[in-house]
Amino acid sequence: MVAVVAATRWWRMLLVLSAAGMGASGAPQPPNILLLLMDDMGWGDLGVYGEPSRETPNLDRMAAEGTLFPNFYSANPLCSPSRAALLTGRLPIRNGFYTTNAHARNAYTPQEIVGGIPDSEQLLPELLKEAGYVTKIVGKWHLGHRPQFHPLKHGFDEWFGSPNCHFGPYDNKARPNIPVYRDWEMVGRYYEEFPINLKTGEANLTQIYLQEALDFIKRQARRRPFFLYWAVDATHAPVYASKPFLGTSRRGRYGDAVREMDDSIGKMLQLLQDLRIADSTFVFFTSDNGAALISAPEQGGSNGPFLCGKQTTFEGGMREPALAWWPGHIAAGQVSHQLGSITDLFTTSLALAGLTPPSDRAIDGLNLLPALLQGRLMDRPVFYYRGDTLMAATLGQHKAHFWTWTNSWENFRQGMDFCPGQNVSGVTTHTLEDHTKLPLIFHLGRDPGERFPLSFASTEYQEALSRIAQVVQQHQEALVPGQPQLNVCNWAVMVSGWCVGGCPVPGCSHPPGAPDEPWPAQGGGGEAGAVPGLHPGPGPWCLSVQDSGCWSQATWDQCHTAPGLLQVPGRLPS
Ligand SMILES: [Ca+2]
Repeated sequence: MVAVVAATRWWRMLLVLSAAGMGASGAPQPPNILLLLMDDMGWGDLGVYGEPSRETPNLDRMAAEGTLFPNFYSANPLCSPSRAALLTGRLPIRNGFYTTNAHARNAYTPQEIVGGIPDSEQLLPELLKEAGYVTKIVGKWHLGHRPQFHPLKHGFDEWFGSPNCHFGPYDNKARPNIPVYRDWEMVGRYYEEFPINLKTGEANLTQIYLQEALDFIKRQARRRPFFLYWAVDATHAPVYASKPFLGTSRRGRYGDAVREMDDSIGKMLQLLQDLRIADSTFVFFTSDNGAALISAPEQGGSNGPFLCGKQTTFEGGMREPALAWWPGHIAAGQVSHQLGSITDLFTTSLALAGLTPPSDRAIDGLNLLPALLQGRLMDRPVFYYRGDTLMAATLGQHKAHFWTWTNSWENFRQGMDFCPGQNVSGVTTHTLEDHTKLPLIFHLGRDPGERFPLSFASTEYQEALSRIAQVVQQHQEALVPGQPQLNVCNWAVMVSGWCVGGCPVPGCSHPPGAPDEPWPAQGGGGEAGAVPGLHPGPGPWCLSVQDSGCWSQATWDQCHTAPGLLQVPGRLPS
């Protein structure tokens, strides 16, 4: 399905109003689009959102010069599904970035999984290219690492970054370190050519990612419109910062990382102004999920007044800082109470490019331009999923929880706490509690911390339930779930015997902290037949084979002579 170029009335009006919308040939040009996606940064981490240390002057200025969205949400409390939602405009349950093999299980793309973004999904950069955009991703992709999932096969012209999180370091013989790519070429690995010092927290990666962005912007400034997706990960544990920022925050190492982000974004916005393309560049800042309180306080951020953090479907897990900036178009110093979603960045970007979203599939994202340019408020629900389970929904100021769960008692007792210091009786439960017949409902305006459920007998409860139930019913009746890509712990979709992370693989010794979910049934998604034998392009580009149950190392020859593999340069693991 090819997106149809459709210049809407407001867009024509914008072009008339804006000389900056004219290209060198005099033809109208849509604006550049710069999406700044933080990793595990919380709602409460910015000065403008109330962080007491006030260490984000550039982001605070961006807010003062643009629009702040206090009610903006990710589509999942974890990295991969949230990013898939941003780039497809669709909830993870639709685009395949979810699991079916355990109730309400969160999942992402560790280097051992073979799932990824399906070819059938249409990604934002693919569509923007139809309108003449040059597209680049800098940083973390996280939509699968097998060759068919490479970002350059999904609409990006350029990539500098990594398919996965910067976890590690790993033992090269048993498990390779995560690779770093420039376009098709592996240029090194985290902890090797791209060092991260876990002891000091020093890494130069944000500076490298900043330079990539600045170079791209300079290169593209006078050419076609560009789409730059800056998906950096210094605020994801293990957090890191470069030497000039280490030790400079009042908030510890996490704060150092935030300060470096803030400084980098300040440099990017300044460059746009120096190049006189600020008024022809739409910039949006947000984060992929809530702060990881399990890593706090030294390695995790703040979710402000909200309950719990990453991994949960409480507000702290999914409500995000969000800022829009487009001088000359978006009025300065505005606050929009529009309920926003990371999926809206897909639809809004298409609208900026004069494109309409694909019509052959359900799109969850809204076009936020009426909210940004005309101050309009659009009624829309926010859905909170874990895996294939709809945990909660918000409509207006009311949020209904159909299920509550943080994590299992077993994990909790082992020290894995997604809600440190925030036990709310009957709400932050360690058993999966079914409230589908009588949801817990909170008024997020009066009670942003989800501490005081409305009385079931109250008129407010009955009215809110009636409205939300109707929207949820419509959503569920029309829902066509995608093929699940992230069935972590399913032998059919995992590379080799995945001991890390606690899947109960017979014959593997797994670490403390193994989850207590039952071993899932076989099948149910992914690509059957992927194991056993040489895996066609696993992990960081063909460096492992299914062997005797745990990770083992393919030889370089095996790797490169297997048919259909992506040939990548790079040195052999020692
Ligand atoms: Ca994240």
